[in-house]
This record gives sequence, C-alpha cells and structure tokens, in this order.
Amino acid sequence: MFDQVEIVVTGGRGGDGSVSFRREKWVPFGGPDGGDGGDGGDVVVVADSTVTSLKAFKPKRYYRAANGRNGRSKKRHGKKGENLILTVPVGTVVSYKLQIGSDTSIADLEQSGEQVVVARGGKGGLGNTHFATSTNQAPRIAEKGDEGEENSIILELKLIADVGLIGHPNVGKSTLLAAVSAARPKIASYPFTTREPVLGVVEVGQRSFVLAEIPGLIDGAHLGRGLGHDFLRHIVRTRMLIHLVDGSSSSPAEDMAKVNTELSLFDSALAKKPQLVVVNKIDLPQVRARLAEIRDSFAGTRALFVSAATGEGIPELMAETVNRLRSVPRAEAGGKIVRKVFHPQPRGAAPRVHKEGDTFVVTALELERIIAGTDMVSPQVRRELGRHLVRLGVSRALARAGVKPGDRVRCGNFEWEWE
Ligand SMILES: Nc1nc2c(ncn2[C@@H]2O[C@H](COP(=O)(O)OP(=O)(O)OP(=O)(O)O)[C@@H](O)[C@H]2O)c(=O)[nH]1
Ligand SMILES: [Mg+2]
Repeated sequence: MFDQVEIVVTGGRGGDGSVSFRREKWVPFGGPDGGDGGDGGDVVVVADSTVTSLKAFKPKRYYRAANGRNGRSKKRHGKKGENLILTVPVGTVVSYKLQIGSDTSIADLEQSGEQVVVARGGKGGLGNTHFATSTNQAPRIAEKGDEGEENSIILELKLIADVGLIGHPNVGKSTLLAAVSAARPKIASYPFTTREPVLGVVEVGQRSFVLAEIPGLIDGAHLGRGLGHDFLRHIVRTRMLIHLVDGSSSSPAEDMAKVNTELSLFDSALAKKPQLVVVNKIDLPQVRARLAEIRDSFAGTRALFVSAATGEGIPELMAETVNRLRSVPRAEAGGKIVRKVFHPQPRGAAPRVHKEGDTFVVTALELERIIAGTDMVSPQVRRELGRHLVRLGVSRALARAGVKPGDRVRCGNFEWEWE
C-alpha cells in the first residue's frame, strides 16, 4: 500500500544588491553603501510523527519559499526569505523526478525530525560596497539575486506496519486481515497462499493502525525455510504482534512455541516484542468442544479466542490491540537529525567560453549576476566592468579562446565589442 503525490517546489528568489552612495551634509562625496540582497528561502521537507498521510498535498501542486528582500542604502542588507517547511509522515521517501530516465531517491525520512532540502533559495546579490577598490571608490556595480531552484519531486509514503500478524501457514491470517480492513488478500485452504506481506489500515473508533500479514512461518524459517524468512525483518519494525494459532490444530500451544522459537533465533529483539496470542476458528464444533483444554495448555499465556470467519471475538481483539498500542511508543529518533542537501548550485565556478557563430559567449555565474544587476548603458559602468572581467578570469578565458579586438562578446543578456 503506497500513497504518492508529485509536486513542484521552488526556492525563493535572492534579493538584489543595491547601488547607493553615502550622502552626508559635510561629506561632499560619500563612499558606496549599497547593502546586499537577502538569500531566498529554501523548501524543506520534514518528517513529523503527528502527520499521518500525504492528503494535505493533494489539492495543491506548486510550493514556493519566500523571496529574499533587496539590499538598501546605508549598508542595510535585505532580509533572508523564510524557508517553506512541508511536513510529511514518517516513512516518506522523497525522490527527484527526472524528465528522462528513472527517478532518483533523495531521502528516506525514517524518523521524526529528519529533513531534506528539496529546492534551495537563490543567493542574494552583493551590494556595491563589495566592488570598491583603491582605484575605483565609487562603483556603480551590484549583483542581481539568483532565481531559486525549481524541482519536481515525488513524495511516497511507505506504510510501516504498527502490528505484525504472524503464525503458521493456513491459520487464517488473511481471513482476519480481510475481516478488519479493506485489504483483500487471497484466502485458500492450503498453506503459503500469501507470499508477500499484505498491509491493511484498521479503524477502531477514532484511532487507526496499520496491520501487516506476514507470510506463514514454519520450522527453520530463521534459516531461510519457507517464505517467512525474507519478511522477518519487516516484523522488526512493527510495534507489536498478533500471533494467530489454529484452534483445530493438534496442539495450538506447541504451534505458538515453535513460531516463537523461530522469532528468537532470527533476532532476540523479536521475541521481546509485545504479543497478543489469538486462537482462531472457534466456530468449528471440534474447536468449541475443547476451548477450556486449549486455554489451560497455554499455561501462563493469556489467549484470546476468535473466529475470523464469523467475526466472533474480533471487535474485542481490535479494541485490545489499540489499547496495547497506546503503551508501546513509536520508535523515536535518538535526537539524530539528518539534513541532506542535494543539487547545490556551484558558486564561483571557473568561467567558460564557447562560440556561437562569430560571437564569443561567456558562461560565468558571477559576471552574469553583475550584468543583470547593473545599468550597463553608462560608459563609466562599462569601464568598471573591464576590471571585473580580469578579476573573475573572464579576460583570460576569452584570450585562450582566441578573442581579438573588434570581436563580439556576450554574457547573460549583454553583448559588447571586445577592446
Ligand atoms: N472455520 C473457519 N475457517 C477459517 C477461519 N479463518 C480462516 N479459515 C479458513 O482457513 C483457511 C486458511 O485461511 P487463510 O486466511 O488463507 O489463512 P492464512 O493464515 O492467511 O494462510 P497462508 O497465507 O496460506 O499462510 C481457509 O480455508 C479459510 O477459509 C475461521 O475462523 N473459521
Ligand atoms: Mg494468507
């Protein structure tokens, strides 16, 4: 049973850096004082044990974190955009939807509090104070903030069963699961009908829990005999077990002991898991005739008696299960918070040059940011730009690519003649 939604997440845009100069009565020509833009907020997915489904994401497809504010004069930096927090149930797998090829899983949020950044906010642009040099004390250059990342992601909820339904083959596990949930496993009068765990949601009044039928366990299951072995590890993650035995078996108590031996041989923690022992098929006359005998044979263990076929004793069993679950807490994280970040934007990567026809095209994130945030028409600004071309290694990259005076050069949306 999987629940799945696909959403589009976008980080906030970074605020623009400001071009501004100090103005004070007694300072005729103040220095630059343009503040930086704030970074855009991230979109963060956080697992929260109080959230039980992905329903909240069904009506809305697009999620966007807040933008960073622009920088202002007097070195006032723009505020960072707030992160957008999306809370999901524990057990949610987050993957990155790719246009081509298979989707890649980013994170498996298995514990409350675990989180993953799914779209980073854009960097805020630097204000003009950062561009002052000894020879140019009045820079008219500032950076524009970056756009936030945009990603399509898939949230998929793996149901982690609260209760494992175990027992020998053919004892009536599927019949019980079908009686209490919407799950419809195959039911048949031969062993190993159920070959993989089947999950169902059981609702009892206002409460609900996930019940998983584990394929029948036989002697030697811990060594890999039968089908149950692969699934014993599923039981490890449940909070408690319903251990079903067949009342028409020659010795129900012995059956129970055998299955318990397999559990403890596989993992001693399994044997310690809370267990409700339930005798099934009490509708059969031969079982009804020996109820007292069966009860005594369990010695110290209290057993419940039910008929999955007629429903007798089932409401009591479910009520008891909910009661027991209340005293078994969910496995909580031991304070371990995982913060995984994927797809980071490279900042300060070396500039690259390629040719489109006769034009030399420069790819340099920082230069593009400056061009986007600056009024390129002014000749003074264009002179300033020359120095940044050297500083950022763009001049060298262009020289290596064979640029000569008079050639056309383009970066971002600005094109000029190389001098
Ligand atoms: N009389 C009677 N028959 C039952 C009851 N519960 C299950 N059965 C029968 O027992 C047989 C096995 O039932 P299943 O529910 O398939 O048992 P299972 O434990 O899921 O079996 P596997 O998946 O094969 O391990 C079927 O023929 C059921 O009809 C019951 O309460 N009373
Ligand atoms: Mg079955």
